[in-house]
Amino acid sequence: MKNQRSIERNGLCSRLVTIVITSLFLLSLILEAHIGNVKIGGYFFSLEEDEIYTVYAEETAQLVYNYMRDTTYGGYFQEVSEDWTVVTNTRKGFLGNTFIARGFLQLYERTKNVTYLAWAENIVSTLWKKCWDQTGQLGFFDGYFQNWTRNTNSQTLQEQAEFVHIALDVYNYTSNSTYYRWADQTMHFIMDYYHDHTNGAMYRTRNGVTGTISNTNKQTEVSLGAFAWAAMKWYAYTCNQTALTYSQECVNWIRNHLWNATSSGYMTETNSVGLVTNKYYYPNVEMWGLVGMLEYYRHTSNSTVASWIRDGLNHINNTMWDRTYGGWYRKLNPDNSTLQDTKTGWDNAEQPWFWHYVYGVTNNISDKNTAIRSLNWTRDHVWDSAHKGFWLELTRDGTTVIFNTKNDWVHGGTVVAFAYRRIHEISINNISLSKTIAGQGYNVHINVTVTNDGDFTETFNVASYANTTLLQEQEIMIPSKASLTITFVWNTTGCAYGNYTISAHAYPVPYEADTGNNTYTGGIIRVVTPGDVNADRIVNILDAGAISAHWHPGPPHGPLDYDPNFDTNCDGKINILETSIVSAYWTGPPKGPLDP
Ligand SMILES: [Ca+2]
Ligand SMILES: [Ca+2]
Ligand SMILES: [Ca+2]
Repeated sequence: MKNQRSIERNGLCSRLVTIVITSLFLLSLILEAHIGNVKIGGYFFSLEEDEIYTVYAEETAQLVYNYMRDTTYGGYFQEVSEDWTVVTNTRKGFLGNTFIARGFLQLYERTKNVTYLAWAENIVSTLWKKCWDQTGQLGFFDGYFQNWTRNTNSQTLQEQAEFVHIALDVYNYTSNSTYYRWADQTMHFIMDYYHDHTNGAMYRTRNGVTGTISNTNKQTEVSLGAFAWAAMKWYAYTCNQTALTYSQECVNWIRNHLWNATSSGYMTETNSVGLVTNKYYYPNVEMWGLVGMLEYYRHTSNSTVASWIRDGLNHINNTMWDRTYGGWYRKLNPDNSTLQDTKTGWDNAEQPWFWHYVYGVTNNISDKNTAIRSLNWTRDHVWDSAHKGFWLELTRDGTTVIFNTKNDWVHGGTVVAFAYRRIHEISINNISLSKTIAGQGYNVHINVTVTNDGDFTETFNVASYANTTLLQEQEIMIPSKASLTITFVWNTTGCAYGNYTISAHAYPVPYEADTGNNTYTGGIIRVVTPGDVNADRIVNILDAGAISAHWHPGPPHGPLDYDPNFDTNCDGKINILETSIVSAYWTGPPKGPLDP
């Protein structure tokens, strides 16, 4: 039910994209199959690796819940000690709380453990109650002191946008419309108050007291990417044209003003008219511009934007990754020379998530390869194996810890990174039969319900069987998180009388781990002499009587009403045609002319 509803909701805007993404996907299938054949298996998660990462994510989530949660005022503290036992900063970071919620939501998506969903719901409710300005004029304040006393200094667009994400995700999983309403209100607030009506695109920061724009700059991460990401996600629910237009402005802004053609990367920030005010490169900033572009591309299939995205991906992958020691640099000069070479928890926690997200849109194997490379480096160097969780900052080679406290958004990001893996998973959930007694030579409809619980649109074959005999195969395509019921028409001409067990099988898709649910056995069909509607192997007065009892639609209407088993010729009626079949096959004496 829920799957069906979300398809309807997303369907309007996503249909075109599905077609394009499906074609990309088919290409990648060919590529994956080829690579699989030559056994370059190291590029893909094995099942064991998946399980290890889920364990890491669950461990981290539990630690965050146990030691960072503020049981007095709600939400999560900004920072705790290396061993998690001492709260070292009791402030409340709005963004950190949204990141933790995203981590819990991601973990729920992977495990379906409703505990994580409840934890995320709690954060969303707390942020709404403690930080949203109930007049609707000022948006979300950043939390500040432990008791959520408001920081009225500045309110970034990124904070507002992050809330839209987590509220929409919680709504998607719970169907509780309150969360949708909150996301909706926030998005309208953003569009009303952060848009630059003169030059286009979105401003960075508003003043929490006066409500005026306090920083008119436009930043890749804070205003442009974060907005387009949230706005396009909301657009998928609403088809709101303003969200689409403003997102496009942001995407164009990133390309037109922040692209550095000399060093081939997206710089960080411009002023309101597009003059670059921060020319440095940061992996966790540049990636957010691309996240916005990717979400825009996902819903528009704009091929120009696709090429802009690839330019930025190449920059992050070729230049921001440390080819000597691995890991992501913190900051580069505009000529790509290294400015800060230490490795931080947040850059390194966000990149694996980012690259998996990229791969989910592009289906490009090299993007998945980058995700796994960065996830492995993070696990091997930033992961605190003694106390669990991530360190805040390390030396370039990843061997020495510089800052060892545990911080809210790094750990939200850690959970996201470790829980985030995209899977292929199809299954058959049901078979329903149009009838269980079929006169030989007549049709039976076999309805098979197939579900795609994975993260990709899948195209595959489904086969139907009577006992071990293959009846038919059909090729179908199902979007991610959707179900489809397909019908096989079995013509029983030439089938021996007797019982047939009906089953269906969905051929596994590449990299599908759970294939045990791809086969479903769904009932028995008895093939009988036509007219033997009660299946007692004799065609006689009892069959004729049963037919009249089910006479449909009449008049006169049979007292036992329509039953497909008595509608031998499958025309939706039980009438004189059935009785003439009974006469033709009458067992006798006297035998009917067609009695076998
Ligand atoms: Ca399966
Ligand atoms: Ca009979
Ligand atoms: Ca009929």
